[in-house]
Amino acid sequence: MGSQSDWATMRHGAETLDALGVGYEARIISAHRTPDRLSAFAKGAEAEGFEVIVAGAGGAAHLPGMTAAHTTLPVLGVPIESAALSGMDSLLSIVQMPGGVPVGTLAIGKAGAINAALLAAAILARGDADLDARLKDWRRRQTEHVAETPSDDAG
Ligand code: RP5
Repeated sequence: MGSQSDWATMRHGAETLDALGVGYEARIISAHRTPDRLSAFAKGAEAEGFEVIVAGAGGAAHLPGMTAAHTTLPVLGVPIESAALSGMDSLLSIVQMPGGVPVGTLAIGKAGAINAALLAAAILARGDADLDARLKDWRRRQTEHVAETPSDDAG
């Protein structure tokens, strides 16, 4: 993620990976404030053993795109909900990549962080039958927790 301030959003993705038993590292890498850290990480990520990169950033959100510029690993972008423009700036910064350098862009905010984790797990599950079973189980339990009728007491 681009900043410590992004962790409040990205931690939901981390929690989802924890629930699925997917290993990860959470790092702060800013495209603008730590450009050398970004290029070193993105260029070396594949050799380090990473298989998917989830990049969350807000505002002028260049982290996912610049990461994708340096690697052919799948890069999933999470637009952080910004104070100034409610994350529309983040979304448009991340989603409008030029043809040839893909970033899989998720929803703004918490939903995007959770879905990036689920999508990363789905990618990894193509080569990991145990993870595929855990992912299917996660989705099954989610379905089971949807009530058929609304409750006045539910949040
Ligand atoms: C972006 O600027 C970060 O991804 C963050 O969403 C936003 C604001 O960062 P801080 O000023 O809170 O560090 O680079």
